Amino acid sequence: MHIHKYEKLWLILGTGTLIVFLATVGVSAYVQGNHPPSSLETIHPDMIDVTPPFDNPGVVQIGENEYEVNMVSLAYAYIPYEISVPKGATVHFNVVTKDVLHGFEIAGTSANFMVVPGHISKHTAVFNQPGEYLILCNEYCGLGHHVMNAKLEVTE
Ligand SMILES: [Cu+2]
Repeated sequence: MHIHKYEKLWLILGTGTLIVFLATVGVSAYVQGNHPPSSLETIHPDMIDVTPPFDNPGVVQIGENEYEVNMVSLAYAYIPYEISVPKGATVHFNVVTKDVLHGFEIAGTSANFMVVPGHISKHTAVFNQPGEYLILCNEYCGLGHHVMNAKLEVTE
């Protein structure tokens, strides 16, 4: 069978790119141990109210300059509505949803992830600018989606 030289070149290029891509993914996953950044831990949506730490959501200090924020989202709110952390602290967010898919975005920062039913979404952030930050849902979750928000205060 005759294959035109440009077609042959294109096939070599395509196959080569695919091999490089798969090798990169394989090395990243199996050699470097990289995994998706969140949703590795699961939780049944009906058990959130009785499962620590989500039975008592809020901010917990876990180290000298390290905090954990445990948050429950539901249509159309976040519990708790207001949280406060000090400037420069390492903040680990653990967010779950009791009903449908929600988003968790801290406006003006790189904190932006989905909150998937049955999973614990995790994100770590450091806030170096004091002030008030808006937390909002960026996944359409129903009629009240546009009012779903919370407040993060970063103190001096
Ligand atoms: Cu929403």
